[in-house]
Amino acid sequence: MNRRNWLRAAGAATIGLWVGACDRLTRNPKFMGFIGSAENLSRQAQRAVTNRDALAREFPARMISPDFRANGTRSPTDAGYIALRDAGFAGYRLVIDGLVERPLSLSLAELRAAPARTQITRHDCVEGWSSIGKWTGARLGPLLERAGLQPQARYLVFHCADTLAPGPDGRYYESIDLVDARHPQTILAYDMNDAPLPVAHGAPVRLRVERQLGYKHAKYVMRIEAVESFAHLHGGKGGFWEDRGYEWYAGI
Ligand SMILES: Nc1nc2c(c(=O)[nH]1)N[C@H]1C(S)=C(S)[C@@H](COP(=O)(O)O)O[C@H]1N2
Ligand SMILES: [Mo]
Repeated sequence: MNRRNWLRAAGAATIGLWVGACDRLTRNPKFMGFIGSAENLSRQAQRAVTNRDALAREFPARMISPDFRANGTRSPTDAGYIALRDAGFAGYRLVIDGLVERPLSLSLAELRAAPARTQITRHDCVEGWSSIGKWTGARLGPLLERAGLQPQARYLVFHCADTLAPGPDGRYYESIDLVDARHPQTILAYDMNDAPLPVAHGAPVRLRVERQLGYKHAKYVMRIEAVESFAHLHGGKGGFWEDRGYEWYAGI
């Protein structure tokens, strides 16, 4: 078994058994604390034995999926987004703020002028499907250098334009740590398969964070906030799906 499969098997053995057997326990806060610490443990274990700077596999052009699936929000109905979209995203600004020395507000032209990378990678959704696509975007690392992270900054929160669930916390959002933020394949993609990113896939800008599962790849990114903790945001778990039970660390 390779290391990743071993980790997966070990994780399944510790968490899977318990969850399967004791459904009622999930309503017990003490038990959920235990599961939370198990998740932390497996994250630390993965960190210890896998090189998080390693590149995700890249594919030849002939393997690009002819029909890359779209998932979650495919066309935001939020008024602010519709106004931007109908103006061809001319008024779009990507804001980078929070715990930074020099907050940025970048137009699409400015983003396209920033150090970029193109990569053909496989997107894996927890729902059990994968698609291969070609992405071009601004590398996040150099943008963070430009903004200058303050020493307390530990995570980046991606605030999106779309509302996926009714209610005050229905806005999509995600977060990643600084290891993923500075990874060379982590980009703010504005092109997909050599054309401007379609609305269904997150126009005008979406995150590609290739060592993570699909739900971490925030679409319709409006603002990137550097934070010390995401406990005060929405449900406090660092992401729309995390607030609904998914693991925060979705490394692959
Ligand atoms: N803003 C936003 N980002 C999102 C989602 C969403 O609903 N809204 N869905 C996530 C999920 S679960 C997946 S699998 C991918 C899907 O990206 P795609 O539509 O380009 O396939 O986007 C992720 N990012
Ligand atoms: Mo997904």
